[in-house]
Amino acid sequence: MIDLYYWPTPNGHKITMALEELGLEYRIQPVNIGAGDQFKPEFLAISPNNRMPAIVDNAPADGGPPISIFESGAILLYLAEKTGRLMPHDIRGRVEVVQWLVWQVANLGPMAGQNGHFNVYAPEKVPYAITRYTNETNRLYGVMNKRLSNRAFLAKDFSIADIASYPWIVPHASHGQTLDDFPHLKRWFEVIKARPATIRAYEGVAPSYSSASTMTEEARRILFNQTAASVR
Ligand SMILES: N[C@@H](CCC(=O)N[C@@H](CS)C(=O)NCC(=O)O)C(=O)O
Repeated sequence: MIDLYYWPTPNGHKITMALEELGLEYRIQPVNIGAGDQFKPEFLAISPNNRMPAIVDNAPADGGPPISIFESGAILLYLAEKTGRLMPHDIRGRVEVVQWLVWQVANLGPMAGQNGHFNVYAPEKVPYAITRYTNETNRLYGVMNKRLSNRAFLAKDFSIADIASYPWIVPHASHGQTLDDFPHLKRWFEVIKARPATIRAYEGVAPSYSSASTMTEEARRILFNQTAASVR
């Protein structure tokens, strides 16, 4: 059994998508990030960066004590390795997947995240920041679109690289993007959206947690005023 520390955000959806794809048994430990659960000492012990998702695998392959993992990319790699799925076994295939996975966590996630912050959540409209992150998101969509122009998925077959990127394309409208400008990305998006595991992650799991995720004043204070003192 895997414990998944989760809230229904793009990074959270990556892991429910993967667990559903892999058919692994898991139970959700909600981390209400708008209420500050990410700063609880027991969560920080698992995820020192005070971000979800994180997992604890209570039955690791080596038969030893539970393994805890933070960072969505590390979790996806761990799950692929545990099951031998969603990741090719040959060195060239693995490199393809790893580089697109790292591309997502180092580029698409952070840039689209800042895009969402300045387009949707920031209390003041900062034109420079909005333009900067909307353009950067647009560029990254272009990179994906080009990559997908001559292949079905980011690597050869559907993999954890696709799972990592999909949830960050879902909010395309609020990030100031239109998928009609990116036909190959749009085709890929529709294919992944229709996968049964994606539907279970978004329509089965997420709604039980979404209602409390409304951005209240208290949630803004918790989420957008963090300093080193927050994790002391
Ligand atoms: N690089 C991290 C990012 C995780 C992340 O930013 N999670 C957000 C929600 S999408 C979070 O937990 N935020 C809580 C906070 O800002 O305190 C990953 O890929 O797992």
